[in-house]
Amino acid sequence: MRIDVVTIFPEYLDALRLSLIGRAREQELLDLQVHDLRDFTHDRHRTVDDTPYGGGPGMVMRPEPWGEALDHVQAAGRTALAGVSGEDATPHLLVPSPSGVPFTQQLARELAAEPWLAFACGRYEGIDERVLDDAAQRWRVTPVSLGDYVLNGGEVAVLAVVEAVARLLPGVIGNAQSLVEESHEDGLLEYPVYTKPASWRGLDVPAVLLSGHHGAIARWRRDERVRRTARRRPDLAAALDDAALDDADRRVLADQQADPGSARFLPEPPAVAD
Ligand code: JF5
Repeated sequence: MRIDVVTIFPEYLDALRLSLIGRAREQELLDLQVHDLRDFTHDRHRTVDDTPYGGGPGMVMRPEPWGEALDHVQAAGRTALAGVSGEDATPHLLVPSPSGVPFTQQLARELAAEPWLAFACGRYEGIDERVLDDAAQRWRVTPVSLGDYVLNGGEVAVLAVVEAVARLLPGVIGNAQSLVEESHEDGLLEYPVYTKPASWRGLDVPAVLLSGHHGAIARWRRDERVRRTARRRPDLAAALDDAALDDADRRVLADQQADPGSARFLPEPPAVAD
């Protein structure tokens, strides 16, 4: 897979040289190229922002450097991908933004099947909307959100999206089974995990996990996944496909929903103003 990232802070992306993703790049499973937006300015101060038309706070990223940067991504990527994806290859442009579509494991899987992704990292109040409109005349363009909070720029979101996508590429993770048995692969959160020692600071590992009864362990883990999902993510619990639940799942889910009890790590819900 080819990935291009355009940013005014290329060093943010240095973290993608580490660990699993760094190794994937060395093995050429992933060709990740980072481009400095300021290299596509032409003024002495390498200016990338200007005041918003219509007024309001903050600054907006100017369209001209973005247009040139994305033209460069097109040309550089096409050369790199020559032969792999044909003469008319274009990237799928992803634009991190609090106003984007939710980034999910499902979207990560879809992106991992594509040959070429590009990321545009906005800063300030965002990128002039015409940059996205112009790119959309040639490329697929998708604004993506990591969640309902605001970051200072798209770079940290790109780190998360690239990691979520790259680890799904063939050969990047040694144990393919660890990709299947993961949160969000089947709509349930993961079960709690423990390692040695069996007792630590007065807290014991649940006895069933030491029992050697594989059937009982599997059932306990399944129950914990259902309970945890109901407690922490009522939105996911409500969306569970009934056909994917067995009778025991349905009982655990109903019990948990009837008696939320001690939701160990959940804060009190915020008071609702009237
Ligand atoms: C960004 C303008 C981009 O803040 C985010 C973000 C939040 N969830 N997902 C992404 O992106 C950075 C900030 C302001 C454009």
